[in-house]
Amino acid sequence: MIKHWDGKTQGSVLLKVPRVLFFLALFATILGSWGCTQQPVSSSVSPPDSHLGTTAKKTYEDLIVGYAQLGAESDWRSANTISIKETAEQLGVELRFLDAQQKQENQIQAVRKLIIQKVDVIGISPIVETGWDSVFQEAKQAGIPIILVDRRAAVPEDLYVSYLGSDFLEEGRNAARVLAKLVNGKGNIVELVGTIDSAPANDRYTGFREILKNYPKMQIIDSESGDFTHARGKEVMAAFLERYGNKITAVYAHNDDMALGAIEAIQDFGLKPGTDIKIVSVDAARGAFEAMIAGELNATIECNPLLGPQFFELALKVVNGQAIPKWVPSLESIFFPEDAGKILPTRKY
Ligand code: GYE
Repeated sequence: MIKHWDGKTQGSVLLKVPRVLFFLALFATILGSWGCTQQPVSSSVSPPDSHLGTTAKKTYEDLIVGYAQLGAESDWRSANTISIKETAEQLGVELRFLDAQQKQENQIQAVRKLIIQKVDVIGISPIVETGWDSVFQEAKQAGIPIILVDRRAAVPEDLYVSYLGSDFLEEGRNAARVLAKLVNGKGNIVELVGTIDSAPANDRYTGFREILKNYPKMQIIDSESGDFTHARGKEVMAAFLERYGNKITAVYAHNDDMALGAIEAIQDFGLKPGTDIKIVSVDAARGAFEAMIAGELNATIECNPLLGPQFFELALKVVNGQAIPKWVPSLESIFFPEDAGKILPTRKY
């Protein structure tokens, strides 16, 4: 089978594109409304078709796509997995889906398995940012393009064809902006960090602090990983409450699952979440809307997991030798309790 992907050639073309695409995407993000979370890849780039007339174009039914999912740590991840599987089925793509159960070794092995199986494209949500160079190099040598989905990896740009996912830095900034309003620019914050060394935890941590610099009376009094899970979020929050009691003004949780765990811990401690302690989180999953309706969560910053359609569109373009952007951002919004009742029935995750 002829592989149309050539990391080198494509890398050099793509390097010139991102700045323009970034601003286009930024513009689209500003214009985007909450309901408009799927950005068609085709709207952000007009790729040249170098193979027209020489090779028959592949269709979705011709594709064999491998997917190395990181695990099932949160509601966000479950929605993401469903989106990948359902879209493959709808499009008629043959999907080889492997679940690494939260372990990087398993995810590396999954990629190796998919290389041996000679799939056309590999999609992966890298559990952490580092440690991917050699296995991605192996994929490149085998002529199999890698698309990073949801989470970035800290590797040279020639080792993957595109990153499809959110602007985690901006999510962190937005969380800080929203929290600053909620506490009138002053108070003691505790932070529930996501999985250590993961792209969303790193960026949500950094983006939040960038904005907090403008609010000298807001201080992060403690920050610890709850590994993006409900159970760990609850445990870590219970420990924070033991340590600081009602000195805590607000919680910043890197995802909704940990925020929901924190809500339970605050209730167990005898305080009112959302009132005595303000809470802002990231994802905008259904559970967050329910908590906002109950008055227990003060805001959630959207992070869109429904990446299946954009992922397979990118995969097909890569296989057909078309240029694709190095970063395809998902469109996202911010939600507050006053709109939660109206919006909950429309949420797909
Ligand atoms: O926010 C969290 C999940 O990588 C963006 O991972 C994703 C994050 C999401 O566990 O809930």
